[in-house]
Amino acid sequence: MSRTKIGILTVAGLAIVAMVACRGGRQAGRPSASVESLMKARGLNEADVVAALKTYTPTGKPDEYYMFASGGHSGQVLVIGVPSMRILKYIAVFTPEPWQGYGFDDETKRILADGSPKGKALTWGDSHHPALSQTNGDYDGQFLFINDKANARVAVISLKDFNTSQIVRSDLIQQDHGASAVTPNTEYVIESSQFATPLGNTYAKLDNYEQQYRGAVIFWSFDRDKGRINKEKSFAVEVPPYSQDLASSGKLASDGWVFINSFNTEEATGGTREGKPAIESGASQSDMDYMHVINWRKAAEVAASGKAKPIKDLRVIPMQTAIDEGILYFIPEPKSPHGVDVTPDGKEICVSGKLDTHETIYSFEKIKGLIDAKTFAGKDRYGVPILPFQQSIRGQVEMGLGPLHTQFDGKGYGYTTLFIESKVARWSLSDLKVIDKIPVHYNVGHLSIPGSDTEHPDGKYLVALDKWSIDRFMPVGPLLPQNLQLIDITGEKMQLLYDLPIGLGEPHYAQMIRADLVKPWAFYKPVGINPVTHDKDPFAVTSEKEARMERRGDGVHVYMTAIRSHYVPDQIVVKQGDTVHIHLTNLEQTKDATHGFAIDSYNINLSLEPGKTNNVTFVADRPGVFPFYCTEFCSALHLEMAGYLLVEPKGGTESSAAVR
Ligand code: CUK
Ligand code: CUA
Repeated sequence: MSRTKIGILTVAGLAIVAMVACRGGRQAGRPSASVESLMKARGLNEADVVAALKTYTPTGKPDEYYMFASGGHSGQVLVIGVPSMRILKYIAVFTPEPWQGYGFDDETKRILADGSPKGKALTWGDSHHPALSQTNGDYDGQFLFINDKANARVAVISLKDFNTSQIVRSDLIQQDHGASAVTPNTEYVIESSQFATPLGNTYAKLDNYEQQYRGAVIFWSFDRDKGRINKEKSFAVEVPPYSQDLASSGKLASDGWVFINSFNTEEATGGTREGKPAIESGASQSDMDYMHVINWRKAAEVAASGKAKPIKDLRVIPMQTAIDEGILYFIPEPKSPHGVDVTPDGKEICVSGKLDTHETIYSFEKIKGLIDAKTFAGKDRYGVPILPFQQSIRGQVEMGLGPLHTQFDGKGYGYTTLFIESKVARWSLSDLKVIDKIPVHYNVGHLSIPGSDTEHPDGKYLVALDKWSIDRFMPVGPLLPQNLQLIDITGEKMQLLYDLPIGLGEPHYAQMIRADLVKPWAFYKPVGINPVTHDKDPFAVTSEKEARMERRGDGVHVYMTAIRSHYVPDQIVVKQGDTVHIHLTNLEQTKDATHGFAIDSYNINLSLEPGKTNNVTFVADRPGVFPFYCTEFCSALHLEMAGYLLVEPKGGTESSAAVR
């Protein structure tokens, strides 16, 4: 769009805003003839132009919020500016990503390997739920966590550089869903399994499901100073083989507790060929499943006291111990529930029943009273005490069809997605009544409001994460984009502002944070920073004079620098079979002066942001001549930023590993 057109549109918009503001006196703010003709030509109505004005963000102007959206099967996290809905970055997390050199250098290869099951390199992940770190129940802008549902991994992303710095995985569970959620001071990152398996993944027949299959809720201990999860300090709580679903941390009134909904308390495992019901119907027989109410502070004490038993690589509090110690309780929840969300004051827990038309609002005060008085309605088949349903709830909201997830705006309203209706409902927390519904397009799963899971939500925008987009965009074949829809929630009626097609799936949840709370580095400073430790890399060289090659016991070490527009050294000569360690430092201290480093046909591509040191190790197993070059258009002479790797065939006589 040309500058003049933007100008006209802006004028039009302002005029229309004025016009909308004083509906009675229309003549006051008529758009000019040229604006009217532009609107006509583009087929826009007033509402369209108002929506455009609320999202349009001129070049050079930053957004108000960062949105961190899961990238689903891509195993990545999308960073999106709100309200412009401009995509800023895909953070590589569970999947190799060439542009960022993720999974190509030694550091990020190690991160991916740490999160892989033994002997298996994973090349995809199913990222579901991002969780921003919190201090005193509010976002602190330091870290982001996200889970990989498919492979039971949890990742730590540093918001200093928007890079993944750690991935953890326990052999205890095979798959997760109730992750990630953090406790109010990010003491723990919570991950619970969805599909029950024998803990530690030993073999057991499905006939022995009730005896040998179990779920687990892992509490990953987070060391904020180190920016790392500490596996030794982490522990898990054994739970029945129900499908534990999402998790939500208590806060304020409910601080110290965590709430996890579940489904398939029927313990369906399929077996249609033997005449048993498919999991979908088998798991939908009962009218109630169980919300898990877990006292995590007590669990941490019990784990520290030595009552947890190691299974494979984690300490696990056995279910019976959790019952005896008052760690685990159940409350019935209707029917095949999905979302569980704690209100900002921590007093209530809202649960949606996928097959129920209600949202059930539990009162933590009542729950606590029942637990303290040991008023139980019974026990489940594993002996877990069940609190009486009616006495635990404050009430129910008649919501509509297929309620899934809820967010809060901090102004007294809850917002719940209705999957089957393809709508978002706004309802009042005080009288539990729906007061507005807005259609979304279509099949909405999660929704996101800035700070919804904190003590202070910032209810200005809502983003609906829609699974289907059917007729919203130009056709691109049978696999359609997902659709992220921005909704203004400041007015009496919710207003749809913008559609952002996401060409990779499937974004589940997103979290939004006010932009000024995140303070990322502009570049790595001083020169020679390791992107994972954020300390000086032991192999960094900080000037071209220090650049060199050395033959050592473990192979050839190349200490290399990059600066516009050359590498030093630019000729690397090794012998076939040599292990080559390249330690490459970008000497730049200028914003955006990123260099790349690719070696042809050796499957290597690094991203060297200014000041960063990257290490890459490979075996020069094929003789020949291999040009290397910079993959970022860094300067006018970028194409000249190149060099040669010469791999001399076995038995050759060239003097190798000399600095050229
Ligand atoms: S789940 Cu995707 S729509 Cu993994 Cu949070 Cu509900
Ligand atoms: Cu450095 Cu192109």
